Amino acid sequence: GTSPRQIPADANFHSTSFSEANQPRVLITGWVCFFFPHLWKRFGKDNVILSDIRKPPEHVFLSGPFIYSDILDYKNLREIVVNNRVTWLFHYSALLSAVGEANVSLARAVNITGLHNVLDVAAEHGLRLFVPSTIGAFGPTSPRNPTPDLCIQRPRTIYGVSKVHAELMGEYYYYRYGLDFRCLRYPGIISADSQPGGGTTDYAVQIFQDAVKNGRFECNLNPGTKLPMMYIDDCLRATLEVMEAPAEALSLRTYNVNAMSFTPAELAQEVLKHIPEFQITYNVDSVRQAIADSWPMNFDDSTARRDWGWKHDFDLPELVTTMLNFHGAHSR
Ligand code: AKB
Repeated sequence: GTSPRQIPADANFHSTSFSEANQPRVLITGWVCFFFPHLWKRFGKDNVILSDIRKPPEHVFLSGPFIYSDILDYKNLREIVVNNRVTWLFHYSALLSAVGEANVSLARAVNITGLHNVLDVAAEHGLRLFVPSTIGAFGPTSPRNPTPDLCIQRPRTIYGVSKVHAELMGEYYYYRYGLDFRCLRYPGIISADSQPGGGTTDYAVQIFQDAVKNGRFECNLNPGTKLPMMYIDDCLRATLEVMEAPAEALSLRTYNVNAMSFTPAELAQEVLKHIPEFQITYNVDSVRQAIADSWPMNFDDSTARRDWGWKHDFDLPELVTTMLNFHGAHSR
């Protein structure tokens, strides 16, 4: 059978689990192809290990380490952490909101059981642990405009439930075992590289590609559905900044982070400024619409701004220009 998990009862890992002179050795679970160049730059290629149960796509050129890891296999996870002397773990494996509703048992296994394994391995080996949470951790009874860090969280998706669970478990391990758990609630993340699909905010990723390629886009949310969003570069910077913040600066272990809020109609207006013939039509997906209607419209991230100086760079105009330029350049 598996060995008992040894979590030191009085471990105190926060403040400094490694000397400042030592570079962190970073493990990332879940294939996050837009993340690794930033991490390579920050930590050095040999100090960043990417892992997943799937092979990286053929077109992705990987010169740093990539290994098989199954977060549902605790011994496999522990072996990777020990063999590579990992000190920081970014845990990205998860099923997103819409795809989670289509496969509840898999979402429960990956998002909840997988998280338990990650928490245990992190506590056992004194890792600094980052777990992303989401606007999806709120629900219809949460204040939506704006949504503060601390308020009612009664989400009605398995994704949201699993993320509230992750926030609470991570914070419990922090108070109980001293695990250096850090968590950001991301808004919808917009990146030009394909992001893991199955989300409710995916329309705001797809629209740019379709606008450049076909001059039209069919949106699966209502024109007036307002959701918080962020460009990927801001998301990665926020993540590294909260991971590098001194423990004394953190008044919370789970922070809202935000950049902007917009509706599909407002996004389409902004795209029109660049592509005058652009057309948007609406064909609402009832599952995604119900999810979006229960999520924050405006996200209050003032505590992150106060505690560790969070500041976004990209607002709607910069986002649209950057995304259209990227797809324009790649379609030529
Ligand atoms: C989703 O739409 O499920 C994600 C998220 C906001 O967490 N992009």
